[in-house]
Amino acid sequence: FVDMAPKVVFVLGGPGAGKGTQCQRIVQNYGYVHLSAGDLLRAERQRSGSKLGELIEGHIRNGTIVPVEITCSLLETAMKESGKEKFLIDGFPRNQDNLDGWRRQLGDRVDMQFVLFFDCPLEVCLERCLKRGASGSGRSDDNPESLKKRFNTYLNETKPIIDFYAKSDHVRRIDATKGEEEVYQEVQKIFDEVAT
Ligand code: UP5
Ligand code: MG
Repeated sequence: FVDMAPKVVFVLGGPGAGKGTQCQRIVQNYGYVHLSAGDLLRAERQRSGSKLGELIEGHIRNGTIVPVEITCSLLETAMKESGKEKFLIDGFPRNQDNLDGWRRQLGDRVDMQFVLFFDCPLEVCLERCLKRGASGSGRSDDNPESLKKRFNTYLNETKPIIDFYAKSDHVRRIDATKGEEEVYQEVQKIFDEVAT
């Protein structure tokens, strides 16, 4: 990155909490670029040869986390290719390995603004993901077996990362149980404040 350090917001929350849905709306109003780590990994799974593709698919199906070097490189490439300087990084960092790797590869070259946390009970997350799976999402992890594993990983590995950022007051929490529109109103309050 040649000029100023790019600005980054980490977007976290349980599987199906609504991260992607809300990020799409933020993009329309606040000039951020949305980078979903999961979407980048799914694209890489399709694009790359069998070895890497299989590794990624194995992690996605099992709800486990892909080694950070892979994810971080995809994020860095996407950031550079965008030519932009404000990013919503959705679904990352998900564990301590992700956090350490991010710090090593990019940490001191970006300005992490805050963590946007979509707080949603896992029963609600489950319902949303099963509904999405039933309506043909094509996602290999929208099934009860994978979801159970995704929830375990979220509770054991990702939630502690959110708690870590909360200690330094870097977390903006949103009640993600309400309807899409109501949730977005909360989101807007935060971004309006940041923008001024
Ligand atoms: N929906 C959304 N908002 C709603 C609302 N307010 N009310 C009612 N319904 C709502 O939404 C999910 C569904 O709910 C949709 O059908 C939506 O219409 C509806 P979405 O916006 O997609 O939620 P999101 O939080 O983005 O859910 P997603 O399933 O994408 O979350 P995950 O965090 O589980 O998935 P992700 O793609 O980030 O990761 C998948 C896997 O990739 C991981 O399990 C892991 O194996 C791997 N991965 C890594 O290894 N490393 C990474 O860094 C990232 C991912
Ligand atoms: Mg998503």
